[in-house]
Amino acid sequence: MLVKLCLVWILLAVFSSALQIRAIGVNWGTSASHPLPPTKVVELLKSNNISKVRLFDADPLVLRALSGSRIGVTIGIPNLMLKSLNSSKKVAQSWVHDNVTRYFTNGGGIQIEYIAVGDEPFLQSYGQEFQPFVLGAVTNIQVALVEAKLVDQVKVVVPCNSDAYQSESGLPSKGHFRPDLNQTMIQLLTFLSKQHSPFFVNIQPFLSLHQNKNISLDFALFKATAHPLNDSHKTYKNSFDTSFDTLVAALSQVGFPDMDIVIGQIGWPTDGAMNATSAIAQTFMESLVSHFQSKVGTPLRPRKPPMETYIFSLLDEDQRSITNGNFERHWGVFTFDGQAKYHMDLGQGSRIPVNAQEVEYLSARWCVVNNNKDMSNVTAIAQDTCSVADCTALSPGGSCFNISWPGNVSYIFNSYYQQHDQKSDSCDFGGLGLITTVDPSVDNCRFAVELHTSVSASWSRSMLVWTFLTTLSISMSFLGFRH
Ligand SMILES: *[C@@H]1O[C@H](CO)[C@@H](O)[C@H](O)[C@H]1NC(C)=O
Ligand SMILES: *[C@@H]1O[C@H](CO)[C@@H](O)[C@H](O)[C@H]1NC(C)=O
Ligand SMILES: *[C@@H]1O[C@H](CO)[C@@H](O)[C@H](O)[C@H]1NC(C)=O
Ligand SMILES: *[C@@H]1O[C@H](CO)[C@@H](O)[C@H](O)[C@H]1NC(C)=O
Ligand SMILES: *[C@@H]1O[C@H](CO)[C@@H](O)[C@H](O)[C@H]1NC(C)=O
Ligand SMILES: *[C@@H]1O[C@H](CO)[C@@H](O)[C@H](O)[C@H]1NC(C)=O
Ligand SMILES: *[C@@H]1O[C@H](CO)[C@@H](O)[C@H](O)[C@H]1NC(C)=O
Ligand SMILES: *[C@@H]1O[C@H](CO)[C@@H](O)[C@H](O)[C@H]1NC(C)=O
Ligand SMILES: *[C@@H]1O[C@H](CO)[C@@H](O)[C@H](O)[C@H]1NC(C)=O
Ligand SMILES: CC(=O)N[C@H]1CO[C@H](CO)[C@@H](O)[C@@H]1O
Repeated sequence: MLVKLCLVWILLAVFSSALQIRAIGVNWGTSASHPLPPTKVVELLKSNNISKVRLFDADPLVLRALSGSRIGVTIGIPNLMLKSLNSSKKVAQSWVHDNVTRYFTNGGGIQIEYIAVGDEPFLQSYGQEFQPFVLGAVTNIQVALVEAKLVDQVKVVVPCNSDAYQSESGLPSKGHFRPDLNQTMIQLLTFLSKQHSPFFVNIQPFLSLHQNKNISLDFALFKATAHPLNDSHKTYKNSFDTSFDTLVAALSQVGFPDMDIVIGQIGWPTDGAMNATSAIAQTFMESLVSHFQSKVGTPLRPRKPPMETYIFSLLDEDQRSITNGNFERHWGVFTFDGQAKYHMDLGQGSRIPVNAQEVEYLSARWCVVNNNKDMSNVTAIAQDTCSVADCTALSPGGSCFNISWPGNVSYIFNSYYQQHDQKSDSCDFGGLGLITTVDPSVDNCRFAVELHTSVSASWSRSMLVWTFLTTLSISMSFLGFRH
């Protein structure tokens, strides 16, 4: 009897802890000039017990690194492929064959759970660019999965931005889909519910705050002191619940009140804007995770929190588009090189996550402005360079906003130099650049040294001699400085 009870208890414990941990995944994007090698990223995921990952394409190197890892994978299909996937079953078949079936057969051992067709294809700012192709693409991919006998393992989903639904009064109970999307949504939801697939939605309270959507920082951060929003008999205490229930109401209005919901992206950036800091990000993430773990759900879905949540994002990406704002390159829970930015609860209580191990960097060299030269044109040169270099940390609220001139120019020169694998001619700037081995970082403003990637590796081998010569010349120019 005692043994039986123990067994039940152990099973329950294993089951519930598995549930708790399994519910949290991460988005792994690779829009970086020097991405952390996929094998290092997979080690990072494993050492932090992250058991689900969402990818934005089907990079064979990434998928190979994930094989045998038992990490649940969502593979994304870029928006630009939707048109051809809509018009041709053959294209869909070969996409599935190349990017899914292959990894199930011959011991590939990748646990592919979802195919995300498009990345926010209904985004309002895209207009009709992708919307007309989504349903056709979804259908053709589904048919290809049936033919490949993979429908039991892999579900097709369409990640939507929260701008797909709205409520004029701001009250969740009045939520509805955007009128221009209503019919498409009904068709999509009909498809999803037939396949028992969930609705993927990206909810970003930071964006609502940044776009001045009438919410306070406290409301976004789940603070008990936030002014609540009353919706008849229901009280909303945070921005997440408000947005989530607006979606629930929109789903109900078109006849899908019980649709499962997965949060495809949620997070908080740490640089490049006001209120984008590690401290605030930590508060947000801790509150979010404890909100899910408390299992209270939302006023419209009590005790039924989203079935899965994918944090946005795993790593910072210095090539992400900044049309929405300079914070876009700083969503990572980890910096570009896999170092944790703040404490977080990934199912084992709040603690500092485990960093990426044995990360290989380029040499400890930086490019700075040589202030012994005529600097009358330097600001114009620096501003031009920002169209290529990553200057996002210099914006108001950013980690390098208040470093003094010409430190900001050096920051820009260095970013360009690192992005170009520390090639000597990328620290020229009309003779104004100077290579140094002294780290110019100040306070929170980090002058990064980029990662050693296979591309930069072959280059640096061929430049060994050059390195020796410049080291010599750097030392000499430093001697010159002192005099
Ligand atoms: C991962 O899970 C294992 C087993 O549950 C645990 O021992 C370990 O501390 C966890 N690691 C982290 C970083 O949470
Ligand atoms: C989608 O594909 C179908 C089948 O090929 C085609 O009839 C339809 O015109 C396509 N839709 C658009 C918007 O091009
Ligand atoms: C598989 O996915 C990759 C990356 O997204 C893409 O470039 C490639 O075209 C896909 N293969 C096929 C046959 O569509
Ligand atoms: C917007 O803010 C005003 C007060 O500043 C408040 O009365 C109103 O209810 C808010 N609207 C929403 C949708 O939260
Ligand atoms: C969407 O369509 C449903 C069903 O046809 C209808 O009841 C609802 O009013 C429509 N909503 C909008 C916002 O157009
Ligand atoms: C919302 O309701 C609570 C009690 O349920 C009340 O204390 C609060 O003043 C109400 N807020 C507004 C803005 O009406
Ligand atoms: C600054 O720019 C102007 C116009 O392009 C140019 O004539 C001048 O020589 C530049 N000065 C220096 C020091 O490079
Ligand atoms: C500005 O610089 C001071 C030190 O001079 C530092 O304490 C402060 O955190 C900086 N502010 C920002 C936003 O980086
Ligand atoms: C650098 O900072 C100074 C003020 O300290 C500012 O005038 C200048 O525009 C900044 N330059 C760039 C390229 O951001
Ligand atoms: C806590 C915090 O940093 N709040 C700031 C958020 O950003 C606004 C400006 O957008 C500042 O006024 C707040 O102080």
